[in-house]
Amino acid sequence: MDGREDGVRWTREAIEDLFRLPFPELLFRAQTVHRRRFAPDEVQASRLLSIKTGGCPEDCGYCSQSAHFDTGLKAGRLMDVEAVAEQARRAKAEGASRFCMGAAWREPKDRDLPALCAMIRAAKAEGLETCMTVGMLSEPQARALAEAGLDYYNHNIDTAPEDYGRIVSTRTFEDRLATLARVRAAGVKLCCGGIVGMGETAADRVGLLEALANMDPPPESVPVNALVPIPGTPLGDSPPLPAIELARVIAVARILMPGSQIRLSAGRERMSAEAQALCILAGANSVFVGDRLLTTDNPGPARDATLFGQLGVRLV
Ligand code: SAM
Ligand code: DTB
Ligand code: SF4
Repeated sequence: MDGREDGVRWTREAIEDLFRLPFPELLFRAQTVHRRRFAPDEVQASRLLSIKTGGCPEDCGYCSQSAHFDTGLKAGRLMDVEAVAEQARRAKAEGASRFCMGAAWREPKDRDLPALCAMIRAAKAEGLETCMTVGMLSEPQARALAEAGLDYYNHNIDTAPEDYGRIVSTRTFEDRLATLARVRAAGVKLCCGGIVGMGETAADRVGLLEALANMDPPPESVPVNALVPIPGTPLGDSPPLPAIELARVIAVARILMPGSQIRLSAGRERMSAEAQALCILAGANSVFVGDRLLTTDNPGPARDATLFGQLGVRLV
């Protein structure tokens, strides 16, 4: 099966069957689905900026920015609007089409909203799509960001509902879903995905994709992050995920969510050109460009020019 009729849920069994397919068959199906909706020689380019770094009260076990772990990261304050505007100009000049602003907060304070809205307007004025990820939102906060012109809100579910408590204890999976519903109700597109390589089971990967694919509609943008292990965090010693396993997750995500952008997100810095190419062949059609993610390194323009040049794929 290549798709889901409207209103029909993807079952766990159907998703498990996809994961069990021989890799060549899985990639063939993912590519077939991909080509119906997207040009196979285009990859969307997003640029991240950490607008407020570190000191976060949440205890996400993967994160460099949690105040619960000693990761050596220096906490900062919310950036000035003009400094953010300058970074948006740079992102545009470097070829990004979407600008994603992230803050290490559990939730924004109402008094932060005017600055966040001004940042959105500044990035829009540069001709960029905008994305923001600043934690849980109330209904009025979601509406205010929407009115400022926000295109996407990133709020990841990270892992399967049944695995969530192993990774985060300061909020629940349901808290995540409540914010996602408020974002959607405000008319902002969802960017929602997860992380692989956190020691999750095969069943957890099925559960993560089941939860994403059965959102109605599925998120317009789905980041698949390969864990960047951060020394000092509970997951800091996690071994790297084999590239074929990552490509399998991407291929299944592509088949389950044929119209979504599937982003090969964190983790590219440690991946070979061949491993990244495999993920693109599996149906990933978006990446983060630039030499930084939020607090960790990313391949940067020179390495990406070589990779995408070799592949004959355009960053758009
Ligand atoms: N504080 C906000 C929140 O958590 O919703 C926004 C920023 S947070 C850093 C955005 C997402 O980045 C997380 O949900 C997680 O999926 C991803 N992320 C954070 N640290 C990561 C890491 N070390 N490796 C891979 N992905 C990571
Ligand atoms: C997402 O899913 N990945 C991005 C973005 N959304 C905000 C963040 C990746 C962070 C990687 C670790 C870091 O640089 O701190
Ligand atoms: Fe805070 Fe977000 Fe990091 Fe969790 S992922 S500790 S909420 S910055």
